[in-house]
Amino acid sequence: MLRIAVQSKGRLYEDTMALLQEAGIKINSSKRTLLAEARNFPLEVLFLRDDDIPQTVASGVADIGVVGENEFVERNEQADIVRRLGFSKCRLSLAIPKSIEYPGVSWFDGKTIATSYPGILTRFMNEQGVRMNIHVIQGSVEIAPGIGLSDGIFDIVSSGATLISNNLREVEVVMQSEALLIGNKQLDADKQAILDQLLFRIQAVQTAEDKKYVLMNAPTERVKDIIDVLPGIKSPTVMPLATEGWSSIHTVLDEKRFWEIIGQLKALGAEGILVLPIEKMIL
Ligand code: PRT
Ligand code: ZN
Repeated sequence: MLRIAVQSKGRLYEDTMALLQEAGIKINSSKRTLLAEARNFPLEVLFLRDDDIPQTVASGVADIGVVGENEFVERNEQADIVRRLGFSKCRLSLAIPKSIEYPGVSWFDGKTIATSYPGILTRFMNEQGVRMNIHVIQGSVEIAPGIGLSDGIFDIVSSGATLISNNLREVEVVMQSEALLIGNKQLDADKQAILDQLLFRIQAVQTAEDKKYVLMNAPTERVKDIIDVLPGIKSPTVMPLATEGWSSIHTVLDEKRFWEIIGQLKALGAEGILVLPIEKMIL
């Protein structure tokens, strides 16, 4: 049995549970308890506050966990990054009142900065050779300058809307963050084998993301030209249609690439183009 620590509620919860579900793991989360066991995979889920996840994994109370990179780096616990998960993307930035002119990071010399991330901020300012004071607060960091608690803030930014509504301006991006799957450094062979199975499934889900299964019909004489513009992962499948002189072409494409080449495909005579989602993909 492998134990995974997952945020009990908050920004990481839904994407983490969705990832497990897409990996085919069914968890009885109807009545959410502290510990829930999967019905069809040797995994149990321990629901925690995200702040506690790095330490829980480092100590071995949980074997693996999903946590924001910002939280993992700040806590500085001994655990491995097993996989970058690509969701809950955000950045940790310095921001100051928007009316103030900003000449560069030396502006912060002697200033007070409000943050929930004193460790990351201290390391950054030491590297920059800037001496400042830190005012640690948990939550609502963005109101600190407005009420005279600090000169600037160091906080998570996603869309930037929170900064704007508090008359703040982002002046330095210190780190990028995304959800990480972290793991205990001393997993025994049984647990490692379960983790490997889980990673295999996660890989299949991640590979399928942004990929589309594309089908189209085209005059057989144009098939070669069409294949030349298709950047599929493997050679496409070509099948004759019942109508003489026409073929059906099937391939897998990055959605981004699809929009780039759709015009070319139509110009080459492709029609009846169907684009279908792919749930899982094993290369
Ligand atoms: O209760 P618990 O301690 O478990 O949760 P929490 O409140 O500490 O964390 P939570 O659920 O808010 O966030 C969990 C993780 O999501 C964070 O550690 C980040 O890794 C990631 N994440 C991604 C974010 C955001 N985007 C985000 N926008 N975490 C917080 N925010 C906040 C930010 O603090 C600011 O107040 O949203 C506001 C900024 O958003 P924008 O879009 O206005 O810029
Ligand atoms: Zn938290």
